[in-house]
Amino acid sequence: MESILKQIYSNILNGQHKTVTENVKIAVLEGIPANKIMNDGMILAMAEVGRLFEAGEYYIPEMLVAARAMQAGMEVLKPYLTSSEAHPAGRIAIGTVKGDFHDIGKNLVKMMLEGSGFEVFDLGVDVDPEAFISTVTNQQANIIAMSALITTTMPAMHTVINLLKISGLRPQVKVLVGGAPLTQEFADQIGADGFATDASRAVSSAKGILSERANTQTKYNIDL
Ligand code: B1M
Repeated sequence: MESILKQIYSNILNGQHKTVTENVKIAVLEGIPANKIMNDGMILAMAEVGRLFEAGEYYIPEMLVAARAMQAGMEVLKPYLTSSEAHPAGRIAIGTVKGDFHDIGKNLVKMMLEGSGFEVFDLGVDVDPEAFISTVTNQQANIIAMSALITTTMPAMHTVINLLKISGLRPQVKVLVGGAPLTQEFADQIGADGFATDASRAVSSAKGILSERANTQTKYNIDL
């Protein structure tokens, strides 16, 4: 690993948000690609924070300061991870599900979706199922994108899909899910249309499920 990436890694582990900002700027100036800084420096550090927490070496305060440092680095990288496209590729309501306050992965997914031309409505964390539904009706979102980081909050995704069915909106909206504890099998079980393991795959999945929808509309000449 390049030495500046090692520094960023340890800055995040140690919760040094000011230093991480400086070092991410240096890494960019050194010409290291933004996704490499993100994946090989920053995301690796958060995985280590999780391991230390599980091992009882880190507690909530250490996780919080690491998260703050991660967010500071993400802010610097934001313009480099995103590119602008003229027409919105789709309208997405994104949020972390009810009971779950983890938002770093969700924010990264949001950043990449925006950079790929999607119009994104960020509902934040601990999102009520009804709030996802009202973004479909009020903002005409055509994708609901849900993130969950805790095994016990994953079922909230199923609740949202059931609510979509009950309200008759299911045919007009696609559902994309992701987050560290999720699997393709879980996504299939709850009837999601797309699943992604990381932010860049979330973009390709979102594009994929929207083009499936367009193909179905053309093939059957129906209004989904
Ligand atoms: Co928490 N936490 N945490 N935590 N935390 C985990 C998730 C945990 C795995 C740690 C551990 O035990 N090893 C564990 C969950 C265990 C489980 O469910 N089996 C855990 C726990 C237990 C808890 C608490 C319950 C602790 C407690 O209070 N006793 C508590 C819960 C609070 C709550 O939400 N109700 C809690 C609290 C916190 C903090 C607030 C301190 C902080 C969050 C700060 C914040 O988000 N603003 C925190 C943190 C930082 C973590 C770890 C260390 C790091 C998470 C992270 O940001 N990763 C985490 C350990 C770990 O993940 N290894 C842990 C970096 C981020 C870029 O990755 O979010 O996975 P990630 O996102 C990826 C992919 O998953 C994917 O793309 C992203 C980028 O590539 N992705 C999507 C995510 N969402 C997607 C959506 C998509 C597609 C892809 O489509 C829509």
